[in-house]
Amino acid sequence: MAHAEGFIPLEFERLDDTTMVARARAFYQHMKQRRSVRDFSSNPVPREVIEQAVLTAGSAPSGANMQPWHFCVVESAAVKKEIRQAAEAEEREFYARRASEEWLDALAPLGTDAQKPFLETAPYLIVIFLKKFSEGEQGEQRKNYYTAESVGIATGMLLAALHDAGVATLTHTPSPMKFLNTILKRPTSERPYMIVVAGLPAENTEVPAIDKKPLEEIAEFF
Ligand code: IYR
Repeated sequence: MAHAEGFIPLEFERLDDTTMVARARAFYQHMKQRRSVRDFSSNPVPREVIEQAVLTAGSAPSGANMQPWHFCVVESAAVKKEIRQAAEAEEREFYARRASEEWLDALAPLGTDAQKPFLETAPYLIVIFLKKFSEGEQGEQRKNYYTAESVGIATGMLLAALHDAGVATLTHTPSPMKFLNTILKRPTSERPYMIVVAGLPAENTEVPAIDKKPLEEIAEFF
């Protein structure tokens, strides 16, 4: 069969209804086990797991397929230490001054504070940068579109891929995060979006007893 220039046939697995429902149920049961972990073990995780998860993230849809993301995977103890020190300085400001009473009240059930030991303990920090511009063929700047949406989707896929591979994660956003451009030598056209802390949970870690809203509360069908 002839194809339009630049197009290829779609590879698509057509499932019967029973299989569809079974898969959707199984995926939900699996994904709802993901919890944000704040106590990491320093035990290693194979680097290939991280590489494959980043590839999954990079397969996300993006505005005009500009793929407006960059992933800095930090394994070096020295770089992790620098990031921890800079992040804790911002967090001390946040908890002592910047955060409103309302915000601190909302965080109280999580028991967080300015101490971020996990930034050094976990084997990987995956720092995601959002690129407002991409480099064109001749090195010229090309504007990217829907960057926040695109990077958000990619980050969600990264979290899902890591969870599926048995890696615990924490989404961490010290604010402001500009120090990450300096430490990781990224251009100012890139905005630090999130730190995904990845590794294995420390033994006997506990997580907040929180629950998720039921379907009726988060969705309606028209
Ligand atoms: N960045 C701070 C505060 C914080 C904010 C939210 I919203 C959270 O869900 C969790 C923490 C910190 O990491 O402690």
